[in-house]
Amino acid sequence: MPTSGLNVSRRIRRTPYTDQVEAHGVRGFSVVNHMLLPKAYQRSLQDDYWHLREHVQLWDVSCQRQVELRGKHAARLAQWMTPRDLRRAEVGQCLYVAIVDENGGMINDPLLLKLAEDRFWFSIADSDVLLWAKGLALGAGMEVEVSEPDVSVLAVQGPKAEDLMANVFGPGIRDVKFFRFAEFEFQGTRQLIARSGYSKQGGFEIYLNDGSLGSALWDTLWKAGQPFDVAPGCPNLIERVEGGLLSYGNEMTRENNPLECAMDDYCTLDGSIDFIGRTALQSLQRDGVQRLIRGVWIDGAPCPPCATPWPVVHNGVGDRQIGQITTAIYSPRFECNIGLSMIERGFWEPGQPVTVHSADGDRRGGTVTSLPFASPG
Ligand code: THG
Repeated sequence: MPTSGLNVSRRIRRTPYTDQVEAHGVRGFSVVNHMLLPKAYQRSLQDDYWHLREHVQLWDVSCQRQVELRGKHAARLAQWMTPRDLRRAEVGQCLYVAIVDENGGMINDPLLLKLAEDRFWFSIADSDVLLWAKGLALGAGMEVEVSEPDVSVLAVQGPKAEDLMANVFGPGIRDVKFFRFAEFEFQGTRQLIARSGYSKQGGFEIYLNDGSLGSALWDTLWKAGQPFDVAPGCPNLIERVEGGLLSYGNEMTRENNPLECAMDDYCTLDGSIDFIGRTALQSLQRDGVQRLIRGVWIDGAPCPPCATPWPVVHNGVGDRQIGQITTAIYSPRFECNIGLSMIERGFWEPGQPVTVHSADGDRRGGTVTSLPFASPG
């Protein structure tokens, strides 16, 4: 099966669901954490967007690999790796966290799942957190096992996700609260299921702990999903940008810190907890950050994809660059192009007019706005 020009080798890993994904007519992949991530199926991005908002989709997001910390010092290492206060985190809870380096630079923005007092999963975005964690544990002489378990996430997203999941896993699934998880039975095995996912349409993530069950899980959900108009899908660019969900490596890199990423609520900087990068983040907070993640309304006809960042320029004297669009897409709901950009201090107030130097020498007017995107009034 040709996978859209990409030469798949051992370094670019298939997932337990790739056979099904191909059988459903995937049209392209990205590579995240050295693993395939489906990017498109038969329908257009816009049709997939409307479908996601109305029905239910199965997403192969196995590339959200788990970095497991297990053992005597697991909790200590987890806290050392993130500015988010984990002291009151409960078993069964998911937490959106930043992982930062000694300068406060973003290394990743995973979900953290607390499985037990001495066992955690970082469910990671696209960077090699496993190596960072292993290096820290080794260097600090911690008694903790750092591994990437055989766990592959299948996301079930959309307003009909709960009904579909209840048909497969029983009514107990309805009691799982947002950002909580519990175990459910599947073909004689125990599987962890969370109410979470990389969309704002609601849904679940199944952390399948045995790759050999991948096809069975997909097929079971597919069959049960027929009355709900289930479709294969993937994180939808329009929906994600509208909702202000950030993508590591795109909206932010190690050059950015969590305060710029609007993750201040997830940083405890009062000195009550210790973690890598604390001093750096404390001084950044004291001085105030120099840029902040924002939305930008971009005028004109539907824009091309933003393959390389587009300069955002102040409409004043000269051509002062005050940001760069890192993701842009036409929103059919707002009937306007929308983009994400870090915007310099002094220019990030909603309503600020800007000029966007989009691809091919295009100059477009734009307006800064807060996230998530919302229609004026
Ligand atoms: N699920 C799991 N792992 C992941 C992602 C995921 N790893 C990579 C990537 N996504 C991490 N990034 C995000 C970004 C946003 C959210 C989840 C993961 C998210 N945000 C909610 C919001 O913005 O409404 C709520 C955040 C909160 O409660 O603070 O869900 O999707 N397993």
